[in-house]
Amino acid sequence: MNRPIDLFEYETLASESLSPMALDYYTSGAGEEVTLRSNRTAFEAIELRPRVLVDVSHRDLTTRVLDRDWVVPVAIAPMAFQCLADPLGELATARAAARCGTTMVLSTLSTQSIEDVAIAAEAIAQTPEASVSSSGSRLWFQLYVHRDRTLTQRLVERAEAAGYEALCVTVDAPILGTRKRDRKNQFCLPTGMALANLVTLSGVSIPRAVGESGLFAYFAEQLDASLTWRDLEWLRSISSLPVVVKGILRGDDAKRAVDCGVRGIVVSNHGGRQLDGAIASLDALPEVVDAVGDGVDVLIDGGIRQGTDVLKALALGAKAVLLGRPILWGLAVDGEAGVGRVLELVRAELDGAMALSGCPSVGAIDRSLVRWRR
Ligand code: HOC
Repeated sequence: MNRPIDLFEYETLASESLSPMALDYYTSGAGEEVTLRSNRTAFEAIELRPRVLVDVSHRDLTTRVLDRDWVVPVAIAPMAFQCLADPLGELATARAAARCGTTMVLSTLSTQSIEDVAIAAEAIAQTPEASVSSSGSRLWFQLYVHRDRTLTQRLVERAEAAGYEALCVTVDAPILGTRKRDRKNQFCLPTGMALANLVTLSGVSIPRAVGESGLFAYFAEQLDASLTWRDLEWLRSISSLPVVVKGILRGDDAKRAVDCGVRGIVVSNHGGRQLDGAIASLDALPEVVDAVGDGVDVLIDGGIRQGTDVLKALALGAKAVLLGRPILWGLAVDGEAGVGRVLELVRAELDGAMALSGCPSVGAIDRSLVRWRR
């Protein structure tokens, strides 16, 4: 097989190797999938205004997020059930991330446990050949605040004990969005696959193949629709880890999050999987960036498929982007190697885009580089 040359090719190949149920789960959005599509068209609606005659013979892609050096302004978004794409699932993703020096955000709903993923990443970081490139690799833990706060606290403690460096709390899911394709498919996990962080804790065995009353119903019951800003303060009180909120789309909410002491914000509409009709992440980004000011890092996910998309997001004020579905495509096509290649493609594309737009460093990327297409 010729190696895919971009993330779009990975997407095509992945659609041939995933089961129809897994493919629908990964690709679908909520409702009529308007927001899912907007996440892409928002990038297409922006044009670049390259600078010329700048010395770009050396390019510096490094950045700092939560006071840590990152080798590239790209991290891996939290995504559930990665064993649907590859038998090793999140372990393979973590290894690739560690090899590339990329931060990975592990989902609460992972199919490999918090501890096993940390061990897998650490094992790579210890190898001599990975020692340089992996220095920027970090693990963050994505948290769903469960109704059962004891369970939530236990997850936080486990992540902290295993060496995760931040808590990325999802705030756009008081209930689950309506994903029609999953409903039709009666989405379930195959035999032997489990929510590795939850099964033992909750003492509840997850129903396997029972349609709408199965996995979705189980998880929907765990979500806490009464979650408010005060719970963010509670979260900060039970852990010394920095808190990042994921799922902000408005400046006033961003400001409120800052007032609650969060260290980072992920501008996100959950990959178009929650409120259909919600604004595209990229369109919400400038308002959020302007609202928070310095001191809090703004990240973004949703619709990023190529290096120029990363450049556009950085130009609009993001410190870094989270890459979601393309990671799953890489994982489905070629496991750990596929994820590594996806990360490398994006890095190389960003590097090229920076060269062609007169930006020798991430710090040189500013808003003057973009305009909205008329
Ligand atoms: C079956 C439970 O963030 C997603 C996840 C959460 C979904 C839980 C589904 O897929 O958007």
